[in-house]
Amino acid sequence: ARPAPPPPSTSGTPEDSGRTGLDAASVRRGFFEHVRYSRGKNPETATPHDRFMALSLAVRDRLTDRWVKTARTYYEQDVKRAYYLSAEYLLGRALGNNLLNLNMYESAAAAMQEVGVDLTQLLEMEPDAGLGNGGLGRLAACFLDSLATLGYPGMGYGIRYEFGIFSQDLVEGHQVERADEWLKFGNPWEIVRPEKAVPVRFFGRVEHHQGPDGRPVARWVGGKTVIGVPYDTPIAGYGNNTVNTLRLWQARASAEFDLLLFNAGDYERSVVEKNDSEVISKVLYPNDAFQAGKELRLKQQYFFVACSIADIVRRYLKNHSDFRDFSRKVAIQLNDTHPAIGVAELMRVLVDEKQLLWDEAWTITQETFGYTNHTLLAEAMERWPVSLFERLLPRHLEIIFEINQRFMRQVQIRYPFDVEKQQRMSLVEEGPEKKIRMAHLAVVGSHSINGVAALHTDLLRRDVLPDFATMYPERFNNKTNGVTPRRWLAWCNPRLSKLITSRIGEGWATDLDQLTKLEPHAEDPEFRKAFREVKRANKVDLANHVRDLRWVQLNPDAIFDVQIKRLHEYKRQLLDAIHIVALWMKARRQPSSVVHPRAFLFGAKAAPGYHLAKLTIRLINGIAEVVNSDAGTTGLQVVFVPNYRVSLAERIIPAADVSEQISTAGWEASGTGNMKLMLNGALTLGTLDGANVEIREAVGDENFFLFGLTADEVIARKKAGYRPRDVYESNTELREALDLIRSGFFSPEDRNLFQPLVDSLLEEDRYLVLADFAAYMSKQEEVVRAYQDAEGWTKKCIINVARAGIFSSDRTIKQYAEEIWRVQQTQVE
Ligand code: GPQ
Repeated sequence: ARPAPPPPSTSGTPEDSGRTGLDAASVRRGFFEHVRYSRGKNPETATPHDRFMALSLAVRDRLTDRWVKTARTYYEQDVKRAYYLSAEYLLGRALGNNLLNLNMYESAAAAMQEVGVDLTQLLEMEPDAGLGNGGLGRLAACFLDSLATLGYPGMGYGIRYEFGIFSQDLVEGHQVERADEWLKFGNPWEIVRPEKAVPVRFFGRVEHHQGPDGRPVARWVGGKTVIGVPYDTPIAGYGNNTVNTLRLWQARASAEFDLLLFNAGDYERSVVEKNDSEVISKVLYPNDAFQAGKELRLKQQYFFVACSIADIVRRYLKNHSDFRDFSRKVAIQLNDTHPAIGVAELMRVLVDEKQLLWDEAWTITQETFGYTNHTLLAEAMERWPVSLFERLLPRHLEIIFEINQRFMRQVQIRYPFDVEKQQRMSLVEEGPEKKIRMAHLAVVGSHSINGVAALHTDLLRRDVLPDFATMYPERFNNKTNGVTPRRWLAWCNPRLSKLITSRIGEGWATDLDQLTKLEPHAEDPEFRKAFREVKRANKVDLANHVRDLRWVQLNPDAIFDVQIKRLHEYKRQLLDAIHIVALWMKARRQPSSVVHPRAFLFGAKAAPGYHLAKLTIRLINGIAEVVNSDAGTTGLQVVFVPNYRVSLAERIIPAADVSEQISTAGWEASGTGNMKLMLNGALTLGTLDGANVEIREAVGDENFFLFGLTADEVIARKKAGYRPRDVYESNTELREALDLIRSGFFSPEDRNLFQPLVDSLLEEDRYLVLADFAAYMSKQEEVVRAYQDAEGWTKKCIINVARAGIFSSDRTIKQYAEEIWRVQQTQVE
């Protein structure tokens, strides 16, 4: 049923060990071998978890020949490689995805069936690899899939967090966080490589000498050393032989260091300090687009960047004796500023360790790095206190000061006497506490700076980095985000995949533009009927899952209206929630106002310290309780699905009718959930923000529900002195909904609970929820009217799917590869 890529071939090659066939019989043999020799069990005593591990290991075996061969091909051809440095990878589950990409889902399912095991149940055993917060981490995961599928020599570097993003429970409607123990039962995908461990220094001091040739030489000495141990995860391409690597670093205490303390007889301190080191890779910071400024976070950043750069340099030097070709063989992409310290680290390695001249090293550094910005939010901009840098990374601070001094000189020459410009552009922010501006470090150290959607890049040039965009216009470019069609259509929506393939063939999974061939089928009533049946079946599946999770029986004939993303004020889940309250009040007063049953689904994690975000979750649950209690009369249902994550997204997205993309214009850099939902035949209800702009351009205004202020109007409205209370006074529906929330109706246990939420709207309303309320309300009415026309609605859905091709991450990755990295597709035999 799934699209079948051409079977990759391994037969007849020296690596083919002859035991890793993809047919059902071989898979079955591999499975039993691992049950016995990896799990140490008989088939009768194997637990479901043993079976999951055994099958995963059998699949990993089938990746391994290709993995080894890919590495050797890259090495032998001495290809240029693209290295993606990211603090986050939100991979989700791997087993199903690997079965799909190796084209062995059917044979694995058959093999399991023969031995009485239900493959779909095995797949559910796998914990999500949740090493990311949201869009930024998931984008990194989609990029890895596209790099491998397109056959690019690409590699990801990051941190092997022992605990990924917390798991979310709901207790009396409140979010409660639990540790994500994803490694508790072992991870079948990774291979540890202790022989490639890297020492990383922290603290200490810098000694300055004169070199033999009279040059000043700096030596960073003392301090403490932590060891980075790499764990490799194979990243398989779809339908080819490429298997790239994701290398994640785990922090280990250095034995050397322990020994010193042991010899001094200070056992206790040595154990405590071992802890200090190993805590570095302990946990992912759960903030999305927010800098908390914690010392441990800077340690994490330097830790994985130092390990990765040492690894990259070591690999380069395997077949090069000097650094002349470095930037011809190495491209490093900074996923936001989290790894921006890499600019100073590469300089340190080249100048201090490899004795290059500053100017040579600087040219190499700039030619090597590219920087991607993912947000315009001021609270997300990383600025580290100089005092912290001085203590933790004293040599890097010196290097940053040196970079800044030389850069400031350039600014002075270009713009003499403009002192304010110098202050604005400096890497050092003056003030009561001096800070290093990591975005400025990333910009001056890179040859390419990109935003993640056209509007975002425009605003980046115009509002966030205008001085840099004027000084270095050639460095700025846009790379609109994308999503992998393998996980986000072929895998998560087999019914729709099969229907699409039945009409246009299977090429779409690696060439998503082929979806345009669906467009004529929008006029075919048979196809539309089949399309509706797919959506309806997906909704039934989701309703069953939601029933098991939340004991609410969703009506599969309702309009499934979904808002799934991290909880943030700027994403405006509150706008959605207040609108539901208003709808419900209206439905109670005037039952005829409900023209179609509607189910509102939310999924969202709030950062544990983000009070207003957590209150919003509690509010949605309060509304759900009330609304669901009389769903029989109003036709309205509300569900907050707990623990939203990649594997849950895979269930919700195929079942969505309406995609809520309602951020305040100018604040959502791109969005990628918007693309996944479009690709699965949901219609967008959205503002002109991020990639919504491009989605609307692609599908046409008649296939998109647009509302709200534009980014420029948002700015103008604020400038004119926005008074949310005036909006409240003048809109009865809005006022009554807010009053009801404020009164404690949705929080009987604490009637004041939601006052801070409502007050934040009435007093400031930074994200113009009230300003956009009326427009949102009436656009929602239009959505329902449109849905009433089933044939018309289905046509719109089909056109959305048919025009989703440009939102493939394959397109995005080709653009990065050709325009920024200059890496070549490399075939693995
Ligand atoms: N994004 Cl800065 C995150 O998910 N986390 C972050 O810390 C930052 C950005 C998102 C951004 O909000 C979305 O609009 C993008 O689509 C996504 O990054 C990928 O670019």
